Amino acid sequence: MKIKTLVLASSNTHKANEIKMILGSSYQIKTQQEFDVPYVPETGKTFTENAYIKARHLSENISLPVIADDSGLEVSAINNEPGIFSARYAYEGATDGENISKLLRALKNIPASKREAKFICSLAFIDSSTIKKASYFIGEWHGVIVDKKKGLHGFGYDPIFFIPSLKKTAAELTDEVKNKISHRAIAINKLKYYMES
Ligand code: ITT
Repeated sequence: MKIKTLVLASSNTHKANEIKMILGSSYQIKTQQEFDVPYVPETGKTFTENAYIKARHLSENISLPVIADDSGLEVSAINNEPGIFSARYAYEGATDGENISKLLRALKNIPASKREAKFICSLAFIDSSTIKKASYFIGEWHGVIVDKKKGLHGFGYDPIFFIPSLKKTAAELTDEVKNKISHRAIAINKLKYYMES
């Protein structure tokens, strides 16, 4: 089988590693950094708008198919915060720990029974031949937010994102398990199906 090369419009190495694992060995994932293309500000109002902004900017600068992942966490009790601001919730350039602390402060008075949350991944794919037209693939992963961080795998909000059916946080799952069931796995598998059919 011919190996397909995709270029990922992302500066997040955790995302890149997850995407590589989900797509498997029939795909070669290169990153924006390898092409020296500067990153573009995420000025959209939705995950999908931001995914498009990132994918389009990269596709205007290279001649290979590109994908962009815009993702984040929505907690219903606090108006779906942090949403598109997930990476910069505490402040621009905040660490995962600082973002988690801010979220737990915002949820201080919310009881455990009202802490439903979901991760969303919006993926934009632009084929090199269709420059301005993107295809979109969305994945959601449902859980609840817990106060105590648990687990050392994954990244971002994984240590406080608890999956009731597995009785584990996302950070307690192995990479193999997370990459079968996560929001990103769902979106990438939809893209894979689209590219292969
Ligand atoms: P790029 O835009 O360069 O891809 P980024 O990290 O800024 O990198 P986003 O704007 O899409 O990416 O923000 C994603 C944030 O959402 C990420 O930094 C985490 O805080 C959170 N997030 C997304 N997927 C996650 C996951 O699988 N596990 C934990 N947190 C996740």
